[in-house]
Amino acid sequence: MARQSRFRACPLCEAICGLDLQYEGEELVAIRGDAADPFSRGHICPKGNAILDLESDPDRLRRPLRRRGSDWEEISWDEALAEAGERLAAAQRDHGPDAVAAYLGNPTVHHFGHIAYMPALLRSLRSKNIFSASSVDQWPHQLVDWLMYGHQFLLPIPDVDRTDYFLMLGANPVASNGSLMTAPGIAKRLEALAVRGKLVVVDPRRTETAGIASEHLFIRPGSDAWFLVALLQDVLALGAPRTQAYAGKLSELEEALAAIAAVDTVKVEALTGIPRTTIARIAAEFRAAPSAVAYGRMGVSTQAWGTLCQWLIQLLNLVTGNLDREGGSLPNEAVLPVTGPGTSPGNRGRWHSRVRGLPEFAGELPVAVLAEEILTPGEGQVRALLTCAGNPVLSTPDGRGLDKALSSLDFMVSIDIYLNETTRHADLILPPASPLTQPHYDVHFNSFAVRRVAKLSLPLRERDDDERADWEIINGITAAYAAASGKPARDLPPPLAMIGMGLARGGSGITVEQLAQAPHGLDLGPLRPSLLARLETASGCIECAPPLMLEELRRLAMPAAAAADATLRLIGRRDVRSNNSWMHNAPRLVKGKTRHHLLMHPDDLASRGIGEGARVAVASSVGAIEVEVRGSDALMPGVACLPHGFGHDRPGTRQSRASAVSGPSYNDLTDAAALDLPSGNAALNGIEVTVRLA
Ligand SMILES: Nc1nc2c(c(=O)[nH]1)N[C@H]1C(S)=C(S)[C@@H](COP(=O)(O)OP(=O)(O)OC[C@H]3O[C@@H](n4cnc5c(=O)[nH]c(N)nc54)[C@H](O)[C@@H]3O)O[C@H]1N2
Ligand SMILES: Nc1nc2c(c(=O)[nH]1)N[C@H]1C(S)=C(S)[C@@H](COP(=O)(O)OP(=O)(O)OC[C@H]3O[C@@H](n4cnc5c(=O)[nH]c(N)nc54)[C@H](O)[C@@H]3O)O[C@H]1N2
Ligand code: SF4
Ligand SMILES: [Mo]
Repeated sequence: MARQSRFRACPLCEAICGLDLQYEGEELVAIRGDAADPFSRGHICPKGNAILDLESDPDRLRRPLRRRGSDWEEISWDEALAEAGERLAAAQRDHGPDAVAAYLGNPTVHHFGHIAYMPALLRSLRSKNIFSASSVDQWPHQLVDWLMYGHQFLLPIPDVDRTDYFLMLGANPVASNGSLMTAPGIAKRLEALAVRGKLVVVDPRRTETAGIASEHLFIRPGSDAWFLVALLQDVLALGAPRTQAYAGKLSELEEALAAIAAVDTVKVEALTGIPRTTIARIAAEFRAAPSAVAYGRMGVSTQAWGTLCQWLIQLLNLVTGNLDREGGSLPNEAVLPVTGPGTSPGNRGRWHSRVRGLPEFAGELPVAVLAEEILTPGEGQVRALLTCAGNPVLSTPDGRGLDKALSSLDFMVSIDIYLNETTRHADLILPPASPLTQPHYDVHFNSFAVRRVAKLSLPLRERDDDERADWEIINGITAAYAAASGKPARDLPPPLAMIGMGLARGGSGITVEQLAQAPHGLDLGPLRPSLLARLETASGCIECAPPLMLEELRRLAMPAAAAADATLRLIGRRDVRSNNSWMHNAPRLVKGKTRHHLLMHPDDLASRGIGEGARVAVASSVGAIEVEVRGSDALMPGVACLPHGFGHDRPGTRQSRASAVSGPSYNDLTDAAALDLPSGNAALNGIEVTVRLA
């Protein structure tokens, strides 16, 4: 039978590579990178290929499941949606609006039928207990963008293809394929940069990205704010800030710079492990480069000083004149805009979590409080939970605690394709049909891209009659909930109509029809300066010295934070074959050697009398796990490194391949109390642990 190519964007990670999916009849037989995609130019990673496994996975759910004791029964869609709506409404009727919580996981953002339809359902719930994976990920970025530029998604992106100097902290795009920087085939882009200019990677591990960098600096986990303060001091010592381009658009820059200058950084080498002379050299190089950009991601966001780090990074780009400038960092002008009229700019502190009193951000509370909101009795206690494409039992801090909390809920409904560590607690599981049967537009990732691009993915095949699209499921719950609660119902139109409305709002003139005729996507050119014209702050200026950030800087300089320590610190790692917690049921991704082991420096193993390959007990203030350890001088002494997303050995799941994958969950060790304070984002990296022979 002849092979036919069908094209769409990969739904698995931020790189949104164009895929060439090859069919024989209606059977998917092979997947290649789409060589005609002007943005991804044929790039594909092992996960892209593993879509073959996802499509044929016998464990993948296709019809609604209802719990019956410890077992499950398949029920009809009508029955399932009605029951979901009715039981959510009942929980609120009995216990008030906040008794229903919702958690949106990472793939929510990768499916238009989730991301565009969930907000209406959440708004109609009117609960304060809305959570998402953003608070174990990128809240520090969103908070800083909101504080400084007036919109949580007015996010400057590194102009990786044109910059001459890239200072990268706490990111490993060669394994992760990039984050808040959509750049398919990032390794090639970074290699080209290292030839053209310089790539400096700052990371406690000599990562795959450090391996192709011009220079790698080991840094003590959690000490980046010190490095950045010292770096800014050294940059400013070389001359006045280069802020001519921002004239009239800067508010309180002097105040910010004076606060930074006032921090005593004499101990910076002891705190970070990086000599001051090296910091001074990086400062001089950064300032002298024709164009330069600083960028920090997971490693500097999911740590105790996450928001402070992101603020300092913005200031570094600003004072060197690289903000909103080609070759520096500049926001994308997406054709389906996530900023401007009709979008939510952000907000903070309109309400607080009931138990710990943490402030709301952008309409959500930090997921680190979810377990205590379920377990603590009283008015406003969470009794029912809706999860959508999330696995918080493995992905959020103190996963064991949340695991226990979920089992105490009155009702839980999960929109998910697997019966896994989280959804095993549900009463109802509603599995959407394959993304290959649905239209899709990457609302967020086109707007975080390093070029101005746009791509519409159309269904590649029909869904089966007894399957439902994700947007149909969410519309269905919304309608059933409205009927049961007596609230007004609002049925959103199908995806192509919604995408058309979004495009019209952007005003680029590009239409759904035009995009439909460009299956490989449109390339609209490189990034252009637009930030200054788009500021959404009340003052119309860049707010350089938000009081929250000045307060953080003061806290950093206090003796407790400014003391060097010798404790062993745990950090994470990603592997090209991983996707947070959920792709371990794909044979292609788990075959071969295991990847869940702990890494430690050989000297740290020797001083503990631990041999290569030994089984060790890792303990934190919260929990303990056992795992095999390997020695590696790619790790800084005093640092241990473990991937997250494992821990599939729990009973009651239906993932035959994943449950056979060994490896403990990193988040059995993380502490729900460990936060980046301004945002409430979880501090997952840099946690204190002990390691001894098991
Ligand atoms: N220690 C530590 N913890 C971390 C991180 C870390 O670096 N270290 N990283 C954090 C980050 S960046 C993130 S984003 C979070 C992720 O946290 P989560 O989003 O909670 O976790 P995932 O593993 O991405 O879970 C995805 C879920 O979506 C389901 N799913 C997959 N495809 C679909 C689909 O098409 N439709 C639906 N409805 N469901 C689907 C999967 O079965 C799975 O249940 O984890 C965070 N946790
Ligand atoms: N293969 C694969 N790709 C993925 C994912 C996946 O699970 N697997 N997840 C996707 C998701 S949801 C996201 S958000 C992105 C994340 O993508 P990235 O932001 O690139 O995240 P990581 O690969 O975790 O890289 C974080 C780096 O921070 C370092 N680090 C840890 N602590 C510190 C510290 O205190 N200071 C500094 N300077 N560095 C530190 C770690 O050693 C690590 O190299 O990846 C996405 N892509
Ligand atoms: S890099 Fe990301 S988008 Fe590209 S094929 Fe891999 S998982 Fe898909
Ligand atoms: Mo993430």
